[in-house]
Amino acid sequence: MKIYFCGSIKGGRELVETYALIINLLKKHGEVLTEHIGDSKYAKSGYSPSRQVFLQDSDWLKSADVVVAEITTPSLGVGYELGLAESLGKKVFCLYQADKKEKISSMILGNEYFAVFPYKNIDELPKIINEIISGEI
Ligand code: 6IA
Repeated sequence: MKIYFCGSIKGGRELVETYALIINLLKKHGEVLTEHIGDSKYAKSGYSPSRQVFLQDSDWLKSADVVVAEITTPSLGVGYELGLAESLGKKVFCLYQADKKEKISSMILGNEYFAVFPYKNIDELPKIINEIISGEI
């Protein structure tokens, strides 16, 4: 199973360790195409080869069986990927910190296409990921 994980880069890297945790959990179930999102060397500022990033990520998204996004940190790129995933008919699962709900765009929370999972603590993530993935296999 190919999994496309989305997480903020330019939107802010505060949750990079949570992204790494989610990616490690997802890797038990399939190939995570975007493992770099959990790499703390990927910084918010600095050079980004935008055209290559766009073309590569769009290709990966098209090839993915499932899309999982951590949406607590608002990110234009993640929002775009979610809209693209919907238009491609991909299964999409969104995770966010429950106490940050007011930061989450209504365009995501209000769209029933997306399966949305709030979590109070990162300890809940293994169970949520298992739930998501067991429905996919
Ligand atoms: O607007 P954002 O940068 O926060 O968007 C983040 C989302 O867009 C992620 O889910 C990624 O899939 C995608 N994305 C944005 N920038 C990159 C990127 N930059 N590499 C891969 N995916 C990206 C390269 C930066 C690196 C050379 C330091």
